[in-house]
Amino acid sequence: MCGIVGAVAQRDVADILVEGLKRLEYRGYDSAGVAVINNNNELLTTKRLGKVQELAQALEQQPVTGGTGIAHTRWATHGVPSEVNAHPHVSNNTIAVVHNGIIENHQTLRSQLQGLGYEFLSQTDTEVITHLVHHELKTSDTLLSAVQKTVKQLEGAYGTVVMDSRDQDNIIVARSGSPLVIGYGLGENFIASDIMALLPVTRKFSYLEEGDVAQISRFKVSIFDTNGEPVEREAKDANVSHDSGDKGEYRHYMLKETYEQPTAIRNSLEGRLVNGMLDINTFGEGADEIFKNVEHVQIIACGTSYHSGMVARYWLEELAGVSCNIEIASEFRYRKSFVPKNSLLVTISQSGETADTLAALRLAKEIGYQSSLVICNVPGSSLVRESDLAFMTKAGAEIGVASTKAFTTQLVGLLMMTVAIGQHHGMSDEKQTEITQSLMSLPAKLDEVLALASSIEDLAEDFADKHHALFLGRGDQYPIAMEGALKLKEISYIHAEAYAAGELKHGPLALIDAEMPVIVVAPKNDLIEKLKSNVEEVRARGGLMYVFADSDANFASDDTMKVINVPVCDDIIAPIVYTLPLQLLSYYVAIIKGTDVDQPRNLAKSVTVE
Ligand code: HGA
Repeated sequence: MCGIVGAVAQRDVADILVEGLKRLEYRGYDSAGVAVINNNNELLTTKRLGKVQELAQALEQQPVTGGTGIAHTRWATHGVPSEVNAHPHVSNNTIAVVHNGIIENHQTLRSQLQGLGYEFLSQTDTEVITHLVHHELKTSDTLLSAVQKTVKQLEGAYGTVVMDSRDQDNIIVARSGSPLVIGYGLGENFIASDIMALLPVTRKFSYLEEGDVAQISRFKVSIFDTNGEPVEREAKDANVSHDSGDKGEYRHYMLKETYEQPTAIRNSLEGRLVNGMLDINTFGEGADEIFKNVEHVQIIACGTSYHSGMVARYWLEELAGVSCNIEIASEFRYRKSFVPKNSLLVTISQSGETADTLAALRLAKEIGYQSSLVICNVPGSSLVRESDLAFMTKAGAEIGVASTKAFTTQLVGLLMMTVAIGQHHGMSDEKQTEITQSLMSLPAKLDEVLALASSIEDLAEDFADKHHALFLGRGDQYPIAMEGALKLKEISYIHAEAYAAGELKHGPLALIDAEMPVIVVAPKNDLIEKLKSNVEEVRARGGLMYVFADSDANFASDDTMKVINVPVCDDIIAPIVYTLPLQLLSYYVAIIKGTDVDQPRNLAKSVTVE
C-alpha cells in the first residue's frame, strides 16, 4: 500500500526521502513522488509512474535541494495510476500533500471546493485535502490550525503530511485510520508510514494515535489529540535490524523468506517454552486470567492470515475444547453479529495495520467482546497497541508481498495460544508436552522440507502453460490447500481454487480434465482414506495430480499422479510442514511465468486501506 516519508532537516533531504521510499517498495505501489521546499521557498515536485528507481533517476538528472520535504509511493484507490494522480498533490504552488487512505466524502468536498474556484488536476480523493488546507489557511494563523480545521471535515481514513512552501521550518501530519510514525533525529525530525523507511536516519520513534495532529520542526515535535489538546506519545528505540531489507544471495525476497522459516520459527519459540512448558507471559500481562475465562474464540483476519486462523479453529475445538468461529474482517465489520458469552476476539495480521482487521477489533470492543488478542509481526503497530494481549511472531521483516514466514510463525503463535487456552479447559499435561515437543521439532523438520526444493522446481515446468489449478485438502490441511491456491494465484497469476476434498462431487469435479492440475495435500492422518477416495474420483475423470504426501500415506507416482515425498511429522504440526512445499511450488511456477514475484501486479503488502 501507499508509503509516506517526510523530513525537516538542515541538510538536503531528497536522497533520504527516496531511500525511505525504496525501503517501503515492498508494500506494493504504482507510482512515486517527492516534493521539497528550496531556499527560495519554491516547491519542487517530481513524480513518476512506475518504480521508485524511475523517480530516483529523474532526480539524478534534475536534482532538487532543500531541507524540508515529503514523498510518497501510491497504490491507487481513486483514479488510475498515472503521473498526474501520483502524490504529492499541490494547491496554488504552495501547499503540498501526501496521503494514505481514502477520503470517503471527497465528492462533496470536491464540489464545494470547485464552487470556491479551486481547479482539480487529478482524479484522486487526496487532492481535496490539498485545496481544503489552502482554503482554511486563508482564515487561520498557522498551517497547524488550517490542518486541524481540514481534518475535521474529512470522512474516511488518512495518514497525511502537509507542507507549505512559505514555511521551511514545519511540516504538519495527521493520522486517522492509517499509521504514521515520527522519527527523532539530532536537529532533524522525520515522519513515515512505517519505521522501515527511517531506519537509516534514526532509531527513535513514537507512533501517532488516532485523531492526532502533529507539528514537526527540526528541534521540536508538538502533538495534539482530537480535541486539539497537547499530548505526549512515548518515544521508544526500535530494535529492528537495519539490514532486514537485504535480499542477500537469494534471487527474490520471497525465496529468502521461505528459507528463513526454520529460523523464524526458532526465534518465535525462543524463551517461550520453559522446561518444555509454555510460558504464559508470552501473551502479555493478565493472559492467564483472560484465558481462564474464555468460553468462545472469534478469529478475525484477512488473506493469508485468515488461512492461519482457519487452521487454529481445528486446533482450538479439537485440542483445547473451546468453540471457535472465524470470519473475514471486511465481512465481520459490516454486519450485526452475535457475541457469545466470555468471548475472546483474536485478530491476525502480519503488519498490525490491516485496515479491515483494525476496524473489526474496534467494533468488537463496542459490541461487547470481553477481551482481545492479536497475533502480529510488528511491535508497536495499531493492532498490538489496541489489543489486550499479543503474541509477537518473530519472523523479522517480511518484504515479499506474498506472505511466507509470517504465515508459518502465525501458526506457531496460534498453536501456543491453543495450549494456553487448553490448559484451562482440561488439556492434559501430556498433551501440552506433546504439542510443545512437536513445536520444538519444527525447525529441523522444515529444513528437511526445504531440501525438496529442486524436485519441486522440476514440477513447475508442468504448470507453465496452465491457466487453472485446483488444490485439495481435508481437515486442518484444507486451509493449507487454500493458502497454496492463494500463493499460486498471487504470484504466478494462474487461477487457483481450493476445495475441501469432500466437496469435489458437489461441483468442481465438472472442471476436471488434463488441463487442470490438481494439487493434493495428503499427510497420513485420520482422514487419509477419505482423501484417497477423492483422489480416485479425480483419477477416474482424467485429472492430473500432484500429491504432497509422507511415505506412510502410501501413494505411488504413475501416469496420472506425481508424488512428492514430504518427511513424516507429527499430525499437530503437519499444517505448518505442508505449507512449505506449496510455497516453493508457487515460487518456481512464478519464475517460469516470469512474473514480478516480490511485487505481484495490483497487490500490496500491508493493506492499510479498506
Ligand atoms: N486514495 C489515495 C491514496 C491511496 C492509498 O492510500 N493507497 O494505499 C489515492 O488513490 O491516491
